[in-house]
Amino acid sequence: MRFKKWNIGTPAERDVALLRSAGYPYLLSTVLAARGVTTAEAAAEALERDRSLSMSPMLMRDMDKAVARIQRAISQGETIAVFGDYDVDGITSTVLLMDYLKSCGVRCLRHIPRRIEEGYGLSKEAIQGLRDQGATLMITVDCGITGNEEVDFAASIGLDVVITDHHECKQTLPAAVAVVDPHRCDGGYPHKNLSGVGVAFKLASALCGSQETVLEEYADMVCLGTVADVMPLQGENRVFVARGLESLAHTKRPGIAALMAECVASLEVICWDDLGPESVKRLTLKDLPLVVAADCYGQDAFTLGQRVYLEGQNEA
Ligand SMILES: [Mn+2]
Repeated sequence: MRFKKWNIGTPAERDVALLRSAGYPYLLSTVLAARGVTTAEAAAEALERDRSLSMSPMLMRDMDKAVARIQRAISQGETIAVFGDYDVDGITSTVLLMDYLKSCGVRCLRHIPRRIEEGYGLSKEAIQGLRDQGATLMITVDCGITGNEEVDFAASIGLDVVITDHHECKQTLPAAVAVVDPHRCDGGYPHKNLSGVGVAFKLASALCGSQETVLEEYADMVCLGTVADVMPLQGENRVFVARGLESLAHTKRPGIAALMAECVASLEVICWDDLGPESVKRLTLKDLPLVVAADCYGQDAFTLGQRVYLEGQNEA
């Protein structure tokens, strides 16, 4: 496990004292100093809160191709399959994209592999299953960037593939209709640290034409996936998490409300004014394990994830 061992920083007392004298509370000063933020100016910069996203999703390599193919599928009434992953990032990615596509009137299928039986990533068997159910376009979320063979297989049975992923790329990309990944070495995207759901968000935003509209609806999803995948809280991720914490505090999703009522002692702490390491720690340590547990206990991660995220909402 990559994050099994906790490394507790020991900031210099004088750095903490300096930040405290600049008006920051003790806990925040300690955390900032432990991360190498030791001046009032650096602290202000680190804590700066952008509320809106300025970077266009169309800056992502191949986003134009992805949008064109998906729009064709929408206008021609094709069945679209979303291929996801079983962890929190993968489930929130799948839920976000499916829910968005459904709101566009798309007939949508999904596949989330079972961790034990199928393992991570694309598989020919699952792809065949989606084709058999009528899909002619498959969009991967949080996976697929190394699935060259599976993408060729999909093409051979009449299934076009759009890949969205945030994992490192191999030298040869899959021969998909579009490959959207911030890590592409031919200029994927200026902000490399997006989560899988961050990339799925960018795709939905490109389709919608307004990042703000999609963020308003799904900031909680993007926040959960970003935090659960331990993405650095920099750049756009800060916006996702800030806006997500705000929306989680007043969530209209009954599943999330129930989960939070069970896990978080006081919801008031998770709000815009409290964005800081402490809020995120509460979410990470108390909230997310229950969502992850859907997979750990061998249940269908998506079914439980979807219940948690969307139950009671958008019911036709
Ligand atoms: Mn991920």
